[in-house]
Amino acid sequence: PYSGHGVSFEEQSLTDDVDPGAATMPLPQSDERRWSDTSAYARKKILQSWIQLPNGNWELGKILSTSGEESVVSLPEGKVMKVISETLVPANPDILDGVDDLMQLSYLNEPSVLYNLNYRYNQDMIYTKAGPVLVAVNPFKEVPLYGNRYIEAYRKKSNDSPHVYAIADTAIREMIRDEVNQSIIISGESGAGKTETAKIAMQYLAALGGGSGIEYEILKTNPILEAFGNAKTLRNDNSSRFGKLIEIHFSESGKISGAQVQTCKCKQSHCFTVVQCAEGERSYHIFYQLCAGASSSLRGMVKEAKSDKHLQYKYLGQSNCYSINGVDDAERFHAVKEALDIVHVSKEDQESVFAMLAAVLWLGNVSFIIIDNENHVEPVADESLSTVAKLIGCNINELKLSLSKRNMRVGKDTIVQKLTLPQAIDARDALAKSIFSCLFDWLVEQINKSLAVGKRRTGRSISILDIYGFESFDKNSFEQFCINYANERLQQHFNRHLFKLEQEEYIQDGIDWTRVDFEDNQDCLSLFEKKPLGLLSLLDEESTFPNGTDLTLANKLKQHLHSNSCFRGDREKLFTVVHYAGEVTYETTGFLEKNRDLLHLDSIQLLSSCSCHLPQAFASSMLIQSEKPVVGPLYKAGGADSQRLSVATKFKGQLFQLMQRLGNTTPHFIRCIKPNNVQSPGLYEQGLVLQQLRCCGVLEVVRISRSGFPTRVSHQKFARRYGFLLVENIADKDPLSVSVAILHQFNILPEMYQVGYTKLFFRTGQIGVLEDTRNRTLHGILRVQSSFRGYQA
Ligand code: AD9
Ligand code: MG
Repeated sequence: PYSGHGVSFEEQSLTDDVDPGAATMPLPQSDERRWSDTSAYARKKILQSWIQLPNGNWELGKILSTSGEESVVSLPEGKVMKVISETLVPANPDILDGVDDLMQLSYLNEPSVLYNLNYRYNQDMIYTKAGPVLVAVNPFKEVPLYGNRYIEAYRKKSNDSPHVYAIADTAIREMIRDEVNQSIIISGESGAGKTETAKIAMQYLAALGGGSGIEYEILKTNPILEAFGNAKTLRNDNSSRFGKLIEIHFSESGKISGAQVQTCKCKQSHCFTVVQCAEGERSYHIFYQLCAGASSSLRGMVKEAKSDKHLQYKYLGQSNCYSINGVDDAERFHAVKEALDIVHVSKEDQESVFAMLAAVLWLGNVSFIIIDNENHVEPVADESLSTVAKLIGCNINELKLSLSKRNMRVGKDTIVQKLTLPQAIDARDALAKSIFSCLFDWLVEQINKSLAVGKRRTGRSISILDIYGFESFDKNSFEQFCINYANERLQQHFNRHLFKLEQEEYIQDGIDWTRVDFEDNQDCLSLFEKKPLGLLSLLDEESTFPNGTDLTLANKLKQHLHSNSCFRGDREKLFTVVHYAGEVTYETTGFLEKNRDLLHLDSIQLLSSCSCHLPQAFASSMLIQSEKPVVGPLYKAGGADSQRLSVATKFKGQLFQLMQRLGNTTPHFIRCIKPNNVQSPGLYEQGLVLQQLRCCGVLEVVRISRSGFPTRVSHQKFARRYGFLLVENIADKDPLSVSVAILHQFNILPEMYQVGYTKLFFRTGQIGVLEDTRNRTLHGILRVQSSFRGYQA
């Protein structure tokens, strides 16, 4: 029984009169059987079966005999084992090895799915359909599946194996056919291949919708955004530290007319990387690219053009990792410059961009000396300080002041507070982070100006969403908290489309339907979003208390949320959230500070006093941000720090904007799977893959699609589209009668469709048969017409 929103539906079987063979599996009844179908019926028939070994992996075995509760099975290397019959999971006949849609498996269970994906993966067939969802297993090597020849094959439909191209093709066709905006939503863990997949989809859209030249600009946004927004982490050499939605607009004729990029970044996680990175990881690619590729004209900024320049910069020197295997940073730098040219960032602006980057690097080298016996400090007036001043175009004394003092407003008076070493380092790093964050936003703005859609926005769009994946580390902080919350939202979108809406529609339209269970993550989402007693609200509330600490926050969460089934308070500053993808334990250390995101008015003042135009632009955008209408609790900083939205609230706002954009689109989902944790080709770890398949609900999707009716068309639309194929006269018939007549004339089997109150529902593939007939007939008519014209001539 389904318990998603407190409604329960009677299970009705719609397959009673159908052969319970391949096409219609008995639906699972209880949780234990969710992943395997070992009904008595199935057990009687199977010869081959999956046996789980002590290490958790599944092995294929032949059933030699069954007596009572036990079966004797033989395993590949001649081993014979006695196992409890109940634990056997039926395997599919060999003929189904490597089917390209999991829907085709006779036995749908975890080991069969794992095996099927593995079978394909071994032959570089990294894409597999899971009903409506495309599963992509990261090959970690170049696979010969891309490029013009393949694009052409998918365009002409001469290749129908699962592919990102096929998804993009469907999106274009549905956009044109249904006149509805489309979206391609890509999800998966860090390093699973989302960003690559997004690029592959863009490649296809650009190839099919190209012509105006703007498609070239769109593709060039990738190297730019990756340079400034991606970094090497232990999990992925090219890890995105921001989420991205690119909306590609098409004119009525199906040509690309423009695009818009929207980013969603947890400022903390985005900018943290600038001032600190862990052993073996790197900061943003662009810093290393700049160091490696700066030409002589940039030399003044990035010191002498020596190959080990990054060693001079403290921000880059802390992780002992400067290069990435197989990546030439100098070469990439030139590619980025070229891309900037293409999206119309002028040479002067480019120089300013690089100057800002250099300023960030030099800021990291600014050091401090103690100036009095109260441990107050001021920056050392050395080359670092003067270079920063020169690069951003400010007075060196003002820079010095802003890094050693802080103006506080008390009532109407302003008092000046001197900084201690940790405070000064904070102020310095905050300035560096602000400059980089503003620079990133500024670049996105330039890109959007360049790709701006013309005033006439009559066409439709396809959006591609590539957002950072679910993260669970040994230690999880505010950054993971935000990222995982975003993934929870995205999962909800997935669930809504593939389970909730789908089933609700069946029921609303009164068709025979057996409810399918799915992992609803609504409870976890509510844990985050509920007001006033949800994680985000409580966090914001505690952030407004001047005396709030990491520990008081942890206690507050535990006090109010202890009874929530998705929450667990652990010792001291730890708490655990039961995410859809698994449990994650967070440590509240730094949560409040990161969430407050104090805006130092001194920094704004400094930047606005600069003679260069970029810092000035940054200062005003920071001011605008702080003046935005305020929703939700505020951090009321003592003193001159301005009031702003909390980081979490802002992040939630960005996320909602993204989701809103996706709201009115027809979604196409791609699930990226990471087959191993070492970024290595050919290595397929069953356990790891299984965990990812489980948490994203791939099996449920297949199950629901197989028993469901994924295609639906209103009676009117159906009658309009296919009515002309009818041999009988339909002039005065209503759409429903016409529709039924069409179904009869084309002998669509009764189990392949259902007639609802307002719509017709079809099983997968059925509408394709009708479409083919329609196309053939239309072609025939055209041929007749043109030969008729030829005859006349
Ligand atoms: V993160 O959440 O941004 O850390 P992604 O985006 O999911 O992550 P990404 O697309 O960056 O992962 O892929 C990681 C690496 O896998 C790439 O750098 C490639 O080396 C590799 N990869 C992914 N997909 C493909 C592919 N289709 N063909 C070849 C691939 N290599
Ligand atoms: Mg990525």
